[in-house]
Amino acid sequence: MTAELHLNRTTKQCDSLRPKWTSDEARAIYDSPFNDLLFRAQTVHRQNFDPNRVQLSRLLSIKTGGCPEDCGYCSQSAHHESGLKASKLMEVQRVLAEAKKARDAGATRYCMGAAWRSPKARDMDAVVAMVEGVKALGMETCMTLGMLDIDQAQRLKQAGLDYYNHNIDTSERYYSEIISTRSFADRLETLANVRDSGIKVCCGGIVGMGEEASDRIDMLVTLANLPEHPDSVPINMLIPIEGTPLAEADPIAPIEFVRTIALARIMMPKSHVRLSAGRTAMSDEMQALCFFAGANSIFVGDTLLTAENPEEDKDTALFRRLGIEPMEQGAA
Ligand code: SAM
Ligand code: DTB
Ligand code: SF4
Repeated sequence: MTAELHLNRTTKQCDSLRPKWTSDEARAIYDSPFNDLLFRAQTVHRQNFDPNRVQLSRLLSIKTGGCPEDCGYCSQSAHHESGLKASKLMEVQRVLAEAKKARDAGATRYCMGAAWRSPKARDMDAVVAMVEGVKALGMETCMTLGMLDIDQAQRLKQAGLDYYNHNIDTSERYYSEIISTRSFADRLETLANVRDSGIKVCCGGIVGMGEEASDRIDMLVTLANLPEHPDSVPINMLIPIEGTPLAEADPIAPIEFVRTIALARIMMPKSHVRLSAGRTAMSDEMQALCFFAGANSIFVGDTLLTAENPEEDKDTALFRRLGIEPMEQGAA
């Protein structure tokens, strides 16, 4: 065991003294009168963050489509007919050229995503070179490559990877309705490998997949009861993709979405809660309520991995109207 790994395990033991949340406690907060919920969330937010700053991340799909997993929401699964063209892993120099453009446009964190179940041994040299290259440009690095074993996680940590995104997506109860090619326990195992290697964890989920409110609540309870709170908690609103099993899912009511953000903020006071996929379908007013409820991170740029995101000038205008400023690197 490396010294760093030992230190992490020790820190985790201290953290285990934190009281665990029950579903009933979380439900009582989620169901409280909306004004009480928002007031509490905003109070917690102000105790831990500058309420008028939002962290900006930029995404790049370094390997698109043809994924062997069957996630019911995803355009990139080979199991669905979404019409997306699969591509090979991008060349390192192309990734770095894109990252440089993002940095010059003001991004402080660069997130690279691959449509893999897990990285193959033959891919590791290239992803390591991407992490090293993006670090050298002065940005924080994040990757999402599917499942990782401990050796892969440690190799990425050594390369300088700051964050790893790996979502639990929904409650343990609802998980098998959405994905059959891997289990909720598989997800938790990768999260443990990432945490033990010393990489910061980015972990959240998707709402609006036909789940019950109790599934949204239990998803957040699982996250809040991890040995350490994830550094970032992305809350995605389903982008319905034609050709996927969830193409016709009923959209979530905006107030329910805001309640989910507020509960995440209250249960994980120091985490960055990211208002992730689905912003193109949200009004300015809904996004403003999400920021008030404690969301303090977004993806910028007109494409997420394969789906649309608001244009840069739309976000600039929204930030100006709300008096929000981008968060500096390191503060995030
Ligand atoms: N293949 C890797 C994995 O699944 O961990 C990384 C990429 S995956 C596309 C990253 C996350 O994007 C998923 O876990 C899911 O939460 C989110 N996502 C994917 N498709 C989405 C959609 N149509 N709407 C909302 N969120 C989506
Ligand atoms: C996350 O939770 N959301 C981002 C990021 N992690 C990698 C991805 C959203 C993907 C939205 C659908 C798409 O672009 O294909
Ligand atoms: Fe593959 Fe990730 Fe999409 Fe699932 S969410 S199909 S693992 S790219």
